[in-house]
Amino acid sequence: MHRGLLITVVIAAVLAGCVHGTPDDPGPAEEAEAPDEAVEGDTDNDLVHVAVEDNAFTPETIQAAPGQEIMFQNTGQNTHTVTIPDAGLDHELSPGEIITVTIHAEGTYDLDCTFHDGMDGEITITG
Ligand SMILES: [Cu+2]
Repeated sequence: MHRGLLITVVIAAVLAGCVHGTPDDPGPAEEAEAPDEAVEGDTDNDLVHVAVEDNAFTPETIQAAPGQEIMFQNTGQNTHTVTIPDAGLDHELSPGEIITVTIHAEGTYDLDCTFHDGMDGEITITG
């Protein structure tokens, strides 16, 4: 399955602390402004928030609906990665930076930080 084509990534740099002038590489995923698009389903909150800490994703187990925005914010002091191999995403997240990921295909996806052993999680996309 080519589920990597079914992901939308929005990168929003937040100027918190020291941010260097390196331009963001959007990588293989599509970079776009998120439209105000209604998400089908009965979710009360249309945004899932995940804290990227030193060194853990909180929560480690994430559940979202297809098309629902998942916002990762680096609340730590170190750079981490938001890596979802099955969705073709491998993005470095500097302290204070935010990335919003939308996965459209149902399934269970491994979440990993490639910089730190044992820093991982799991995303379940289910309607
Ligand atoms: Cu990490």
